Amino acid sequence: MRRNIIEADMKLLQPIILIIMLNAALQAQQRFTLSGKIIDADTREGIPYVNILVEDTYEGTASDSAGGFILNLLQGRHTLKCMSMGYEMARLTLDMRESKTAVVMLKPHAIEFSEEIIIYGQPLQRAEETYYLENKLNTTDDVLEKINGLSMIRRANFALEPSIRGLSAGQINVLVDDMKIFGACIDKMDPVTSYVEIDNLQKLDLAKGGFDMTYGQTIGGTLNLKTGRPEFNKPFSAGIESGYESVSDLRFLRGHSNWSKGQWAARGSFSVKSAGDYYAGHRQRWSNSGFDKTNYKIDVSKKWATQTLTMSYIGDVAEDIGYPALLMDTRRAEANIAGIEHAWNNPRANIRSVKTKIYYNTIDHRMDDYDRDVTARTFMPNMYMPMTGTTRTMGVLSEINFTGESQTLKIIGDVYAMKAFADMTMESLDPAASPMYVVNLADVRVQNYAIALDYHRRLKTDLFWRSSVRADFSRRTLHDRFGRRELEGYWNRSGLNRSYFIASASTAFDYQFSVQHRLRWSLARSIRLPSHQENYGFYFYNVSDGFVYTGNPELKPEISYQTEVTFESTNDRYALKANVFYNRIHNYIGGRIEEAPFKTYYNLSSAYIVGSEASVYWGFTPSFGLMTSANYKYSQIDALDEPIPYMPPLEVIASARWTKKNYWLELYGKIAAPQKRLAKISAAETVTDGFTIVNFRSGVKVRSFMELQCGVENIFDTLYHEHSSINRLPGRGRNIYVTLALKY
Ligand SMILES: [Cu+2]
Repeated sequence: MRRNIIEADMKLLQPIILIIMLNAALQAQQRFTLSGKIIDADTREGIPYVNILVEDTYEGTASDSAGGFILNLLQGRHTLKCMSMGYEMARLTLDMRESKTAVVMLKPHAIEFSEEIIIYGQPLQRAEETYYLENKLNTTDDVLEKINGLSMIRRANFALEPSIRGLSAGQINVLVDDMKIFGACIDKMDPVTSYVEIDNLQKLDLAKGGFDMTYGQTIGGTLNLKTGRPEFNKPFSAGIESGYESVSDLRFLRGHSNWSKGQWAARGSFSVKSAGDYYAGHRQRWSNSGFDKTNYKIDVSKKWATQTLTMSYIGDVAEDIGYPALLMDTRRAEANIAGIEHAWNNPRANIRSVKTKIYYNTIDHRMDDYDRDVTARTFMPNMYMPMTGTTRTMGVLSEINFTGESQTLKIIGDVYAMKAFADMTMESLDPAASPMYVVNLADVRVQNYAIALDYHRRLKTDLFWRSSVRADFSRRTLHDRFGRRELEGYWNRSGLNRSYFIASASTAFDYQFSVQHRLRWSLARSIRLPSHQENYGFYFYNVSDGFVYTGNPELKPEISYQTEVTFESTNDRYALKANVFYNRIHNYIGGRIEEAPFKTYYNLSSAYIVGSEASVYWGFTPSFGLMTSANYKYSQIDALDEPIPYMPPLEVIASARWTKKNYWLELYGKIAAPQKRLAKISAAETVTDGFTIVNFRSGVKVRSFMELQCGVENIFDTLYHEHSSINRLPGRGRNIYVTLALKY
C-alpha cells in the first residue's frame, strides 16, 4: 500500500523533474545577477571594501562605499567568501537559478584590549559583562562596582572612585566620550565618573592593564564612559523617571528626550537628586553624609551622506556633599564639559573613518570643614581650612582608520593642555590669629602631545595579531608665583619646570582554535607619567595615613612590564572567560617620610601585581540566566615590603535572573574574603573582615508606557566595609528602593 503511494508520487514528479532539467540544459551558460549588501551585524550599517570571492570560479569583487556589491554568476551553486579586516570571515552558499538579492551580515572581530560593556541600545555581544547592565541600575556607581576587575574607593555615599585591578588615580585613565577631564579636588572627592548619570551612560569601554594606549599611556587601564547620542530615526521620544531610596532618603527625578527631523537630531536629558544621611548596616547612621546633585546634557547632531557632526554639553552641579571619611565636605562642585565631534565614514577607498574631536571642560570645586567640630580633631585642631580647586582642559583628538584586505591601521593624534590651581586658607578659631594662606597647586600647566599607532593584522584565517605604540611629550610649568615660591623651598628653582618624553608598546596574538574557543596572549611595556599632583602638590593631606604630602618635580615615570593570557569560550548558551595577568612596575611612585607628618612623593624601587579573573554566564533558558564571577590579586611594593594600598581581596559574585515578558527578577550575592595583607605604611590599613551582601531587584511592566522597579539591597542589613573604603567607611545598609518610569 505504502509502495503504491510512493510510486504514484514519482509518476507525478517525473514530468516536473524533466521540465526542470530541460530548462537547466537550455540555460546552462546563463548568468544571473546577485545584488548584495554587506552589513555590520551590530550596527547594521554597510561595510565598504569587503573582499568577496567566489570560491569555485575565483571570480570576485569588493563592496562599494555603502557595502553594496554586484556579481554576475553562472547558473548553479556557488560559495562566496566575504572577508574584511575587523570582521569574522563569512561563507555563504547560493543556488543561482535566477537573479537574487542577498544581505550578508559580518560579525565584528578584533583583538579587543577593551571590553565593551553595553548599557543599552545595542545587541548583547558579551553576555558576561552585559548581564548586570540590562536591568536599569540606579547609579553609574552601581554599574561600575559590579564589573569584574573594577573596585570602588569609597569616601562618602557619593561619587565612588574607580580602581582597575587595584590601581587608581594617575595609574589609570578615566575618560568621558574619549575626553580627558581632571578632577579639581586635591582630596579626590570628584572622580570623573560622577559626571555621567546612568541615564546618559550608553556603554563603558574598559581596558584592563596597559595594553590599549589609544587614549593615553597607562599602566593600570582605561575606563571610557560613552554617553548616549541623538538618534536620527526617532522623530520624538521621551522618558521620565522618579524614584526613592530608603537608605539615604534619596529622591530623584530624571528624564530624557530625543527629537529628529531629516538630517538633524537632538537629545536632551536632566537628573535631579537629593539625599539625606545614609545608614550603614545595623541601622548605623552616618550624620553629615547627604548631597544635592543636578545634571543636564544636550547633544545636537547633523548628518550628511557619510559625515556626522555632533555637539555635546554636560553640566553638573553638586552641593553640600558630606564626606564622613574625610575632614572636609564639598560645598559646591561644578563641571562644564563640552565637545564637538566630526565623524567621516569611508571618505575614500581604504579609509574606513576619520574622526576628530575638539573639547573643553572646566571643573570648579569648593570644600570646607565649617560643618565639623574642629576643636575635637587631632590634625590641625581649632582652625577651619576652606579649600578651592579648579582645572581647565582643552584638547583635540584625531583618529584615522585605514583598512586593507587583511589589516587595519589606526593613527591617533592626541593633544591636550590643562591647568590646575588649588588653594587653602587656614582660619584660626582664635580671633587674634590672622589667617594663613597656602597654594596647593600653583597653577600647574601641562601641555601634552601624543601620537599613537594601532596595527591589526590577520595572519591566518584564525590567527590575529595586534600591535600598538604610543609616544607622548609632556611639558609642565608653574604659573602662580606664590605657589612656586613654596615649592622652591624644597626643590631647586630650575628643576620646577619639567618635560617628559615617554613611549610605550604592546603586542597581542589572538588564536581562535575553534568556533567557540579563543586564546589571547598580550604583552606590553607601558609607561605612565606622574600626575600633576605627584609632581607639584603642596600640603595635600592624606586622611588614610595621616600624612601631609608634597609633590616631587623630579619624579621619573612609572614603567610597567605586563603580560596576560585570556581564554574565552562561548556558545549560544554560555560564555566563559578567564585570564591570568602579571604586572611589574618599576619606579613605583609612593610617599616617603621626611619628618612626621610630612611625606614626599618618590620613586620607590618596584612593585608588582599578579592576579586572575574569571566569569561564567549560563543562559539555561531564554528567560533564566545565571552569572558567576571571581577575581583575586596579590600585590607587593618591594621597597615597603607591603601590598599596594586598597587592593581588593578575593571576591566572588553570583547572580540569577528571570526575565519574562512583563517582569524580571534578579537575586544577587557578593562574597568578599577578608583582606589580611595590609598596606600599613602607605595607607595605615587594618584587617578588613570578609562579608556577604545579598540584593534582590525586580521590574514590572505595568503598561506599555509604564515600568515599576523595586528591590531590596543588602537584605540582611550587613554592617561591612570594602577594603578600598577610606577610613573603613561602611557600605550602605538595607535599602528599599522604588522607581517609576514612564516613556513615550
Ligand atoms: Cu574636595
